[in-house]
Amino acid sequence: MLNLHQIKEYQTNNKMGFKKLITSKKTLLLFTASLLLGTHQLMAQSTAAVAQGTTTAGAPDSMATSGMWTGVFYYVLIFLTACLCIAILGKILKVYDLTLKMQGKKPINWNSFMGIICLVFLIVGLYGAYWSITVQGSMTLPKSASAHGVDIDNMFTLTTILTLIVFVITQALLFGFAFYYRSSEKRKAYFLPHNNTIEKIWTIIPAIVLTILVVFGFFTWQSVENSAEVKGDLNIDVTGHQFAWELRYPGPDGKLGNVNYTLTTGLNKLGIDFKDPRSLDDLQADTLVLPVNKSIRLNIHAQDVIHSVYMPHFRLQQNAVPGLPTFFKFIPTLTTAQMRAETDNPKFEYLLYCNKICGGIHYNMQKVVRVVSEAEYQDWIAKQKPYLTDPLKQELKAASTKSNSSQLSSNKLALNN
Ligand SMILES: [Cu+2]
Repeated sequence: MLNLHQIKEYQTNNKMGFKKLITSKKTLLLFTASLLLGTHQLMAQSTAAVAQGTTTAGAPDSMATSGMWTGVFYYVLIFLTACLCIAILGKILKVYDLTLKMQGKKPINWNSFMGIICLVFLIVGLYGAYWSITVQGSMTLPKSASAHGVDIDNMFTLTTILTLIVFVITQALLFGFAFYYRSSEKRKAYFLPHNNTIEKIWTIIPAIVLTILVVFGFFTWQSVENSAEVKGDLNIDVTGHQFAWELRYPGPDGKLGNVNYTLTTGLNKLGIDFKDPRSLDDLQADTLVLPVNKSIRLNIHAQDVIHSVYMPHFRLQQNAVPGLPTFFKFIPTLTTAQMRAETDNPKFEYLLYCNKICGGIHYNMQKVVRVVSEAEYQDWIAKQKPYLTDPLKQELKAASTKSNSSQLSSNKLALNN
């Protein structure tokens, strides 16, 4: 039996506890973190939905934005309500326990209670994982639109299956053991300070599995990097700058001319070296149009900070580093029209994103990628404008005259007029 003094002391402690919870820095921190996480998650979801052009197709932007903000508050509120419910439930149980003690009855067995909670947590958690895989799993990318993407997808599937098996086994053991071996007066805990056999098992098995995955990944990446044939590549320059992508296609000669960043001006924004005759017919384009089943080589450049060429439907990502040109070779296998039929979405577009947070307007670095038949590609490329525009010709001419007069050199530009 508890005496009056003990009850009073308990009540005071409880009041103090609640006050502490409200003023606690940790609670405040948790609240802020959940708010930030919620905002971040929803903004990411909204961007993805808009980029996919699927879920919000036809819906005005303002509607999507207002939906997003209702969403943040909605989820924060749900989280706070859940916390409050759990806190109230805990208090009710405490009071119930106290009443039992006062009445001289057997109090709540908290060890069994916590053990059962572990079991409930295991079942609810595993169901949550199952729900996440079945419902959200279908929201992942559609089938790969590039030849090498199939290997990447296979690797991803294998890793997912292996981690899923490990996840289910470890979670079942963790919470199952916590329930089964919950504290009881009937048995004494076995003290196990160290066991070499167990240490060996849980070190060697994961080491073998991880080695297999890493080696598999290494060979897949090597085959991706060496997959496309060297001959017959369609070379396209992709240059990132804050905050857009510039595209350069080769003209009728099929070759791209040299680039020198010191030649960059307002008109010659890529710093194309027009002394190189291969540059003269180079074309500029707004959309990244690719002929299907052709080996493409993207030459990747950056002019200011690190950007990243990211084309998820093709399982393609490569950083764009200033001063360090990189490239990525791949073969697109599905045309935009085929993918529209595949995804059952007549508005579907492949996209090229920047996958580095490169500054304030980073989200602007998005370009439509269109995969078309060879005939459609030839038709499209014939309509593209050359980089060497009339104003640029004049600028280069003026610069050439200036350098000629000052240096008296025959450093003429390879220009026709
Ligand atoms: Cu960027």
